[in-house]
Amino acid sequence: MVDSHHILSINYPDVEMLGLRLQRVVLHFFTFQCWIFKPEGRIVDISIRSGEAVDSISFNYTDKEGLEDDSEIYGGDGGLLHAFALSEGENIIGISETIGKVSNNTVITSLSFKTDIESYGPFGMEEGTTFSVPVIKGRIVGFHGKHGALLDSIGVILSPAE
Ligand code: MMA
Repeated sequence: MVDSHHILSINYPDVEMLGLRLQRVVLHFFTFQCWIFKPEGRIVDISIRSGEAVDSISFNYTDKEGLEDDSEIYGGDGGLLHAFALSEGENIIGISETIGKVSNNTVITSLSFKTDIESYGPFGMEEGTTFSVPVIKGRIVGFHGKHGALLDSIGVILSPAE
């Protein structure tokens, strides 16, 4: 990312600035991790650990050969495990969440999913500000976000309606 020749060629105040900036980048990496999940096949089921907030999310999915596998677990191991299965042809068409503070961190305090057949959740405690991603056309085929020991954020990957 930064080659040492470059560092040597800049003067001392700049080095100090660069050091501070690097420190901030490193701190960011330690406090949360970005995650992205988009299977080649379909999402078979979604597992969520939650208590006062959403601790983690993980997925069972099919790959392009149709074989099932488990995703990584995005988040920590607190809370209780909840899971729901999506039937074949069932599309996730929206999510909603509440965002609030848990021990001074802004995290997802609750999360719900809407498919073209059913609603699942809320998982966690509905406290704080409500956000939702209503999908008018198309479907949600993947997710991304940030996590530490809890789920900090979640976003969706959309596919146009077929
Ligand atoms: C509760 C408890 C924990 C969980 C957090 C966040 C405050 O504690 O269920 O196990 O990690 O909520 O969801």
